[in-house]
Amino acid sequence: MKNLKIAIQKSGRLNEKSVQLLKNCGLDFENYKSSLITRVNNFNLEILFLRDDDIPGYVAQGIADLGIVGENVIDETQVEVSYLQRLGFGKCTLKIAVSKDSNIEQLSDLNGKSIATSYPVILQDFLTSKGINANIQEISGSVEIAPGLGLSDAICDIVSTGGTLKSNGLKPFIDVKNSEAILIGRNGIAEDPTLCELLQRVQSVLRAKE
Ligand code: PRT
Ligand code: ZN
Repeated sequence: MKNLKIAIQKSGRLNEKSVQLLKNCGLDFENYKSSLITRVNNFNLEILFLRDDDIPGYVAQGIADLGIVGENVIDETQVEVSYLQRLGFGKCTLKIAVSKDSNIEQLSDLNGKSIATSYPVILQDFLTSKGINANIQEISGSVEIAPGLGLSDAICDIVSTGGTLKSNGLKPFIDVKNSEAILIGRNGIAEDPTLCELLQRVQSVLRAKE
């Protein structure tokens, strides 16, 4: 039988929990060292270690059959993949935040303002749905620094504890989207017997945690 391929994050916030989940499913393999692809010794599966941003695209194109990635990244990438299972880790919220002494107080105050973000697609959808016309400044990281430098009036970024906002003189203004890690699959994978076996194991690991 052909091996399935699952793409997980190579390093970063989702790597450890993704690896742990697969190990708790009884899979025997080595975590990422230098090889970007590894075989599971006791299951028909290979693991690809990728940047999280690339995972939805690999799965949508069928290069990987499965992937574990944050919902925020799936939505931003705008590709067609199937949601197979919510995984309950990597929880965070994409929020718009403003400087702690900002005079932006209600949504309509964002009209004509500039918002720095690494999530222009999700942010634009949100603003459009609320009828707000703001100027999105796309930057790839360290977004929290933008208002203090005068680059933008607000930011839209991922928040978990809120510590980063606070230490950069910002306060949360409005929630745009909640996110958690999701097991995704390429179209047509749902009936695959190897996937069905893996999914059963994943679900029993998740149930044991409840
Ligand atoms: O290298 P690669 O591209 O794979 O990784 P990355 O650097 O793009 O992503 P990474 O590893 O930082 O995050 C992977 C995923 O974890 C994200 O896509 C989210 O789905 C999820 N996640 C959960 C988070 C956070 N919590 C989080 N707190 N992603 C990022 N953050 C950052 C946030 O950007 C901000 O700078 O942490 C900071 C805020 O944290 P608090 O606790 O101070 O609020
Ligand atoms: Zn990334």
